[in-house]
Formats: sequence, C-alpha cells, structure tokens
Amino acid sequence: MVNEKEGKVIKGLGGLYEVKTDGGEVLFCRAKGILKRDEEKVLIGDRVVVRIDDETPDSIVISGILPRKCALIRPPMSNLDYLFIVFAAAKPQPVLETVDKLTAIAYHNDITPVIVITKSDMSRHAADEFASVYKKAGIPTFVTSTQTEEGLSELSEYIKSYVKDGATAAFAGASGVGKSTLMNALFPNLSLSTGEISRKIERGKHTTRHVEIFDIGNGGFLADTPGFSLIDFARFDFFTVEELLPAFPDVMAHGNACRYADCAHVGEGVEDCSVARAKEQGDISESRLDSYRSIYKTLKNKINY
Ligand SMILES: Nc1nc2c(ncn2[C@@H]2O[C@H](COP(=O)(O)OP(=O)(O)O)[C@@H](O)[C@H]2O)c(=O)[nH]1
Ligand SMILES: [Mg+2]
Ligand SMILES: [Zn+2]
Repeated sequence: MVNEKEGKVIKGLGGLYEVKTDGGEVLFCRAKGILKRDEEKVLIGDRVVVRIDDETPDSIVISGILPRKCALIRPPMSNLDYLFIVFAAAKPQPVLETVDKLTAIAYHNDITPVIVITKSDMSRHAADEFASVYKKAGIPTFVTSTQTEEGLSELSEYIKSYVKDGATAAFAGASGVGKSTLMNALFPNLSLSTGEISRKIERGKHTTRHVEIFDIGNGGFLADTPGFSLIDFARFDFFTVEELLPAFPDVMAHGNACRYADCAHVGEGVEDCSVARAKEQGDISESRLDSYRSIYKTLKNKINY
C-alpha cells in the first residue's frame, strides 16, 4: 500500500532527512532524485510530502516540496518566520556589517529579525552600546549572558509567546558567539554540543556543523545553525540595489525629506539628504548607516552576468 504524509524537514545529513509529520512522528527518508538538484534541493525547514510504500523495503521518500514562504542561503533554511541574529558583546568581536546584512536579509524575506547580544559578562559597556544601536533601529533586542543569566527569562518569554503554532525560528551568527550554549540554557533538554573557544582564532571549535530544527513545544520550531563569518553580497544574489532601502526600514523612515526624490542617501550633505541629517541628530546610528552605504556600494558596482 502506498501512503502519503505531510511534514517538516527538521534535519538532513548525507542525503538522509528527518521529517516530522503533522501527526508528530519522525520519519527517516531520502529525497526523490529530482529533489537533489541545486534549485529543487530539499532545505531544512521545508514542508514536504513523504511517500511511504509498504511493499518495497527502504522506500520512504520525500516526493515533493510544498511551496516555500522563503529560502535563505545564510543560514541555509526555508520558511523562517523569525531570525535571531546572535553576536557577542566581545570574544569574538562582532562585525556589525555582517549583523546588518542579516537584518536586511530577514526584512527582505518578510522574516522578523531579533537581535541577541551574548556574553554581556565579557563587556557590559559594549553590550549596552550595541543594544542601543538596534533598539534605535526598532528591532527587538535582548542582552544576555549564560554566565550571569542576564536576559535569559526575557528572551525565553519572547520565544514562547511568538515561536508557536507552526512558526519557525533560527539562531544565526558567527561561530563561537554562544548560540548553542544559549539554546541549551533556554531549553535544557536540547543538550546541543558547544565548542570551547580557540585562543588563536577566538572562535568556537567542535561546534555546530549542520542545521537542526527542534520542536520547542506549542507547535514552535527553533533551529540551531552553523556559524559563518561573512556574507558575500558581491558574489551571491540576496537582493538588488533597488530592494536595499526597504530592507533597512530605519534608514527608509528618515528618507522622505531629501532634496531630490531619487536620493540614494549615500552622501554626507545634510542640506540635501534627510537621512544624513537624521544621523547628525542621532536618530540613526552611524554603524547602521555605514552598513547601508557599504552594501549600497557593493550592489551598485555588482556586475550581473
Ligand atoms: N563568558 C561567556 N562565555 C560564553 C557565553 N555563552 C557562551 N560562551 C562560551 O562561548 C564558546 C562558544 O559557545 P557555542 O555555544 O559553542 O557557540 P556557537 O558556535 O555560537 O554555537 C563556549 O566556550 C561557551 O562556553 C556567555 O554568555 N558568557
Ligand atoms: Mg553551535
Ligand atoms: Zn537622502
């Protein structure tokens, strides 16, 4: 007898996938040949149809991918509703342009970005400075430490009230910032492996190597993802230069009173550009505007083959 079930891909390793069906069981399966090619490759987070053939051994296969809400390259996942962008107050030192690229990718894909600053015990001052940048940008922001337990109950409350009823979220950010440690602290039954920081590179080793989604109860899914250090907008197509401004809603909000209607908000002239004025007045953080301008330049100069 052939039977079909729908479910969500929660893990994939070496071509073997784990699918959590809507009935709650976990199926181990391979993907049908066509679903292994680049464009149609199964992503963690996909809702899929699994075909179960009782008569043939080893024949539980993913036979189709249901339409995606979105698909990301970094982290490699689909159907995200929330992206928790995690970086440390110190060790490793954050690269805010990478953080801002992730917020832009989230906004562009209709995903709610949430900033999570870890290791506040390492630098109180830096943690508070970074938090003020993102609160000013209108992004939900949490300052945490698994050492002092600062912010853990607030973040846990937020996750419980939003990541439920089929919603999917992921923790993303550079390796060594403490994503897995934080997820373990928030959900003690996960027991994810975490890495000691290597002194030389100030990054975690023995860390998360693949995306894995966890059922956190109330129908919510939360993923731990491997770290990455850079997001290359010149090489990969995340969005076009025309799509950049809506991906920075805080910059866009101050761009309505520029002298020229087609102002790109990349010049420093405060007479001409209301975004430049907003920065002077402290209504937009310098680092956010620097990131916007840097990404603008990259996308503008991009050669499309
Ligand atoms: N001081 C301090 N260290 C932390 C904190 N959170 C994680 N770490 C350490 O940072 C290192 C990397 O953590 P891990 O969770 O593996 O990072 P991931 O690569 O982002 O998953 C480990 O040695 C953790 O013990 C924190 O809040 N404070
Ligand atoms: Mg990890
Ligand atoms: Zn302007």
